[in-house]
Amino acid sequence: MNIGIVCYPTFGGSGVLATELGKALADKGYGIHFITYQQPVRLTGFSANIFYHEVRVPSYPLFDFPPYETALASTLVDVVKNNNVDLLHVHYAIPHASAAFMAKQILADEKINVPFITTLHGTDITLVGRDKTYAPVVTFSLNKSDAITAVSDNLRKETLEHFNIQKEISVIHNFVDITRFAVKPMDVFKKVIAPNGEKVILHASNFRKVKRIADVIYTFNKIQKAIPSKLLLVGDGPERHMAEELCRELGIFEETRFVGKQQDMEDIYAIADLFLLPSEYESFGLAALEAMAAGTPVVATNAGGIPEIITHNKNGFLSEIGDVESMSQHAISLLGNDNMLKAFSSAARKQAETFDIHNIVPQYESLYEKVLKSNR
Ligand code: GMT
Repeated sequence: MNIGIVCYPTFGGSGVLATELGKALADKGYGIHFITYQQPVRLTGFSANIFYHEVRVPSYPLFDFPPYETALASTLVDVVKNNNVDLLHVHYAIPHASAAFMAKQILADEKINVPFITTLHGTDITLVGRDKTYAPVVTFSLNKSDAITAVSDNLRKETLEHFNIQKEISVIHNFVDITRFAVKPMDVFKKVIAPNGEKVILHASNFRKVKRIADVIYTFNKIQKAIPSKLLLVGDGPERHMAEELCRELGIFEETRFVGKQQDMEDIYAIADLFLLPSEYESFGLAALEAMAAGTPVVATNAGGIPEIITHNKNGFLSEIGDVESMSQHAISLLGNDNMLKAFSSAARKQAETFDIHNIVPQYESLYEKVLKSNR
């Protein structure tokens, strides 16, 4: 089977998930065609079954806003026709679902039938998609999708609550390749970040408002007063500057390290003692799952789909959004008790195993079969 995958190629969770899915499917023998405006960041290495098609958006003096959606739809038509693509799987509704619908209609005129599946990831529903500017197109293109999936029960519920969706939405959770995140000793690297044996607290995200980066800093500020620790911040985005300023203001800049966007997240999770995720909303929280796969317990908010991965007081802790006091107390109790930290670490890893690639990817494969069967 040949599958066209459309995603954002950046460090966002939807792009990471889509790329990991494509790589896993290629390993199983599917022909995978990534169609996007840039090589996806996690699409490294060579695979005979993976193809990458760049969407070119020619500029013209008339265009203040180059029409990406039109360029994407045309590229989809071209890729489907020239590569015998059987189905399209688009990640993040905007504008991928409507571009796929347009491509499907164009191809239907030429007697080519190509179904498309839309996977909802989060802000495409909870933030951007809900904006009146986009909502009618999002609703229409979801209803025109041949199948819809959401990455958590919570996101499914949010979608049904805020959009008039006539189709079934299947939940297929995010996944992780547990073997890649095997707990491994990284003593030399850890010493660079924490030279005196301090605990390493990690946060990784795209530094958007929804991540509540200030809460990461305030929580860490309280932790480091009780437990010798360092804060490692991975990623970049609109809140990064504010975060650096806040660290200086609080006098903890020397205890923090901003390392920007990173590729080898496995190595970074491996040196962390604790992961902080104080988000306003997470449809799922892929970064938390990857941390847990590396045996790093997570202190997070109980927002969105996070409670679908973290069980409070067993493999991590959950607090109300903005409750910095509670998050820091949970972190201090965990970091100050080595036995508890060990127990939480193995419970976190065990929980991550339930979201292993081998359990989740077959759910997408069954859906592909089902959609193709009902389109024959
Ligand atoms: O909004 C983001 O942080 C990025 C976003 C994306 O779509 O790129 O991530 C979302 O998708 C991930 C993969 O499915 C989920 O694990 C994240 O929880 C989700 N982010 C939010 O809902 C805020």
